[in-house]
Amino acid sequence: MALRKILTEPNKILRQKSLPVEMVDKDLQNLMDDMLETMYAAPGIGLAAIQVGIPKRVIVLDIAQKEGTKKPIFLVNPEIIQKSKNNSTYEEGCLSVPGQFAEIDRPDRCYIKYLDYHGEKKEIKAEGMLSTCVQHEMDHLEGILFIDYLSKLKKTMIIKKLSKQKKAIERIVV
Ligand code: GNR
Ligand code: NI
Repeated sequence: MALRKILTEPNKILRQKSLPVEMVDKDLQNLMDDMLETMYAAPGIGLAAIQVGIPKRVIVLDIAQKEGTKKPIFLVNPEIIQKSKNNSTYEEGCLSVPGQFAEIDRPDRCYIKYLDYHGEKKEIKAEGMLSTCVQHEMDHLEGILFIDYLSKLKKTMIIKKLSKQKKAIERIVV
């Protein structure tokens, strides 16, 4: 297992649409293991493959509250089969948009079908925080980030800030 580098805005790769996985094999499991390790190290509660530069429809999640009770979920080729009309609001952050947070409205319940770590067909009902998180991750598969739901002004300000931070880091490295 290895840690992978998480891409941050602004980066065109994050805007790519990810492609369906054809087979859940050893290589894909290796990617999922790396993603989980990278997510825990960050730390974060979800990670999409595109955030580590791989445009495949793969997501890892763990919204377990307590430390030491890891409950990882692996979603390959996830599809929303139903979502509730009711929304809930959570303060969202994103490892690809570091240090920025905003309240986002999303359906508070959804049903997802997907392939698991072993390539088996599964379904889950996601509610509350899990529903928000699954939808946040599935947005990544379409090249969508939570800042896309904000006003144009807010979004522009955030991207400018991150762009400046990136340039500052580049200067230190050089
Ligand atoms: O770690 C994360 N926390 C989080 C909080 C609220 C809503 C969504 C998330 S996902 C985020 C990790 C991430 O960027 N996944 O793509
Ligand atoms: Ni994210």
